Amino acid sequence: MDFKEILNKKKGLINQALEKYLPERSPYPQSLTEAMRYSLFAGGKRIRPVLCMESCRLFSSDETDVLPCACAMEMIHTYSLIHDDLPCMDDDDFRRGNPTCHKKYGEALALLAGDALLTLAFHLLTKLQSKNAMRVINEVSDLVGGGGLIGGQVADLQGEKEGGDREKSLHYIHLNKTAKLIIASVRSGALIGGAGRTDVLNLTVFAENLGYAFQISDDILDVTGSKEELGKSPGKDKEQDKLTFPSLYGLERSREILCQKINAAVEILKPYGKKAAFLYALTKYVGERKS
Ligand code: GRG
Repeated sequence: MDFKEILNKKKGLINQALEKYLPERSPYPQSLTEAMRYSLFAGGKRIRPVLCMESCRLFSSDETDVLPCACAMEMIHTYSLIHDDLPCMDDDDFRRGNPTCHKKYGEALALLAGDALLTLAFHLLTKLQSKNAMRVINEVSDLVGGGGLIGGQVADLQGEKEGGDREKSLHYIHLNKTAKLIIASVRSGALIGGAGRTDVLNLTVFAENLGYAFQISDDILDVTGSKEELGKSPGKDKEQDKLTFPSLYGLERSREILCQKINAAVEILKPYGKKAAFLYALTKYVGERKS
């Protein structure tokens, strides 16, 4: 099987589990379920849940806890995209080639669908059986809270208007807005798998490099990609005068930094050998992705 086939198989598993945790008929108001499912099943690449599962698989083959945790990561990711697309934030009409959640369901329901996905994610995490369950919940809440994902989003919104040390701001934004959820996915998977201290630390450095790489490639694609490839309008960063790698360093230097981050990430995987073969391929894919 090649990389894409294995990725699709893993995505299939995740989609099945997401169906179980958020079925068409849920106890929520029907309109809320619909809006949540609209974004959750809109064709995302499922990178974060796959990273969570694969990080666990380095240490254990037991999937009892990692699948719900992987789904929680995708729910947090989807909530952040729904909120980011709102008119009060990035104001986007399209995501993954379809109208954004608020364009389809209105702003109030989109906001609440995001809230409910975030809440459901933590509900899933409370069901973890792992001895590291409380640690996972503690870490994930830190990594996606005010000192992580949300803090990064705030800096991103303010970065458009404020001066200051642009390089420092750019690194703060990318680390928090993008890398921290990737770090959360990798660390929680590793902790559920029973990884020891050194492995958790190594994989954190792996995830940080991958997270940066992911955002740098996103910044580059916003300059070079087409609407068809991206499923959203390119050129928005420039339009909104966003602080990005290409805006600060230019395209060529950004591509070099992307390459350095990918190389640093795969280097960390080498000692894990065959068990990390898929993570290795996934990391390379992030460096070359077109969407
Ligand atoms: C609203 C708290 C809050 C945070 C928003 C998600 C986000 C932070 C901003 C969206 C824009 C952006 C560039 C985010 C960085 C992460 C990123 C590149 C998201 C897109 O992830 P993919 O490509 O998306 O994995 P799919 O559609 O494949 O799931």
